[in-house]
Amino acid sequence: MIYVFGDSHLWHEFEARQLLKLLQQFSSDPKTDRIILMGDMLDVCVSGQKGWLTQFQAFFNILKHTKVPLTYILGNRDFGAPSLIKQLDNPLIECHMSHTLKIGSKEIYLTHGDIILTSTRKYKWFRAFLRNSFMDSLIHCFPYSIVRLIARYLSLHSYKAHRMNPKLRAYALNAFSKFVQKKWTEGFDGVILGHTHTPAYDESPSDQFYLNCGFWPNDKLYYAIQPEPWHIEACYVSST
Ligand SMILES: [Mn+2]
Repeated sequence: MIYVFGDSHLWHEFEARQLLKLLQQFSSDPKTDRIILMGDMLDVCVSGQKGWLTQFQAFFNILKHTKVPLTYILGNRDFGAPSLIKQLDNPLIECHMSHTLKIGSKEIYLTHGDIILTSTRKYKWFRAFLRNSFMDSLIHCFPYSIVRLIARYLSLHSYKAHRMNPKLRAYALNAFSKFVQKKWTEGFDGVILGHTHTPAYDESPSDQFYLNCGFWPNDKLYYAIQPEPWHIEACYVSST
């Protein structure tokens, strides 16, 4: 079984504990083929809030001891994650900005999704200067507090812009839907994205799929994919 999680933004304590419990369970279960994390898992931008360090450490502790392959797709809030993951020294974990994953006979395209959008000028700067693999490896030359400050400044701006402005939100969802169509046309059997905080499970007439886990603290949705025979299940975790 393959499990897909995304946008957990682990600052909501109760929901964070629920997610960590599932990750703990799946990462030590021999029946798990792979765990896919779609980015913005920890969210360095709000890491000043209560409880973040405990959740941060618990999350990395699970990754460190995972016994199953884990694909970490980097989100726009996952600054420095590649270097932190490298320090865990677990060869089962791989980190990517975008990635094509082959599952059985199917090719699945994975990316967090912020790279699809070019909505504000500030965000364009953010992408050009910070959100690239070169910067991700360089960022650990700076103290973590500085990284957090820069990330906060550039990333919260776009976050607010999208939350407050319904036009920008509609623009984003439309851009995502076009992107998915394009990837389907290119021949991918599946596309998995994050970032919009809007859950999605769509299928094309020729059985290609698009998955988005939405926003974990609200939706508490993950996907369980059974490769052969192919079956996708949307799993909702209860609030109690
Ligand atoms: Mn994001």
